[in-house]
Amino acid sequence: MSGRISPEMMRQHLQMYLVVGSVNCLAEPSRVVQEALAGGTTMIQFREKGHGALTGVPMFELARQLQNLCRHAGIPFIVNDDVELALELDADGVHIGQDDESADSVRARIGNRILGVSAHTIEEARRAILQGADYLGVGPIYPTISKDDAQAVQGPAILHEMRKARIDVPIVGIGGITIERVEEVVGAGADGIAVISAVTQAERIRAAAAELKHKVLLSIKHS
Ligand code: TZP
Ligand code: MG
Repeated sequence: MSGRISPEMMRQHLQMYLVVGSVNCLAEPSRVVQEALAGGTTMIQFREKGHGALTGVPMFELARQLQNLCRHAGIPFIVNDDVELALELDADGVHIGQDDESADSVRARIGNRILGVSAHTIEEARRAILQGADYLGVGPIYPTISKDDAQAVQGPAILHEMRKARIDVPIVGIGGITIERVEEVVGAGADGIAVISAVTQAERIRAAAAELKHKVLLSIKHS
């Protein structure tokens, strides 16, 4: 890619953003990702965290496998936290939280790759943008079962507040998002949804991803 990703492109990739690691999967992670891609997932974040998470070579091999699936599907593959891994794989981007290396330092290391930053307040959002974020991850919007150290639940109001404060960069809502909540999240100002359990714990993964994406697209049209 030449130059930074455009906000328009970024918004499209945020529509149905699957965050996934082996810990989240009931079935084989590559199978889960294949199904999610077949359902129209627009971007994937490799987040190998939590109890029983892979490390070392098995972690690297899984990352490479999922990256290859994303390549075939033509969607970006983003690595959570681990800048080294992202560079080694030549991933499409990195997502960092507020407790990780600072956004400007990550930006300097990853060049024009996609940079996502988690932001919980308007101040964090403004700083992330100044430091080179391409998109913001905002949440947890609702209670989540997928992150042990999640911050306080924000509700969709935080999205409204950020938009009211003229934060107009691409934003994805995250945390406890289910099909019933998509309209509220997008209506509050998000460009899309980032989910773990709504897809990985679904009985029919492909259908779950497809239905979530469909609902996002409908909600964007109406908001
Ligand atoms: N960051 C904030 S909430 C969350 C992350 C990684 C977990 C989202 O998972 P789920 O299952 O969609 O609530
Ligand atoms: Mg992090």
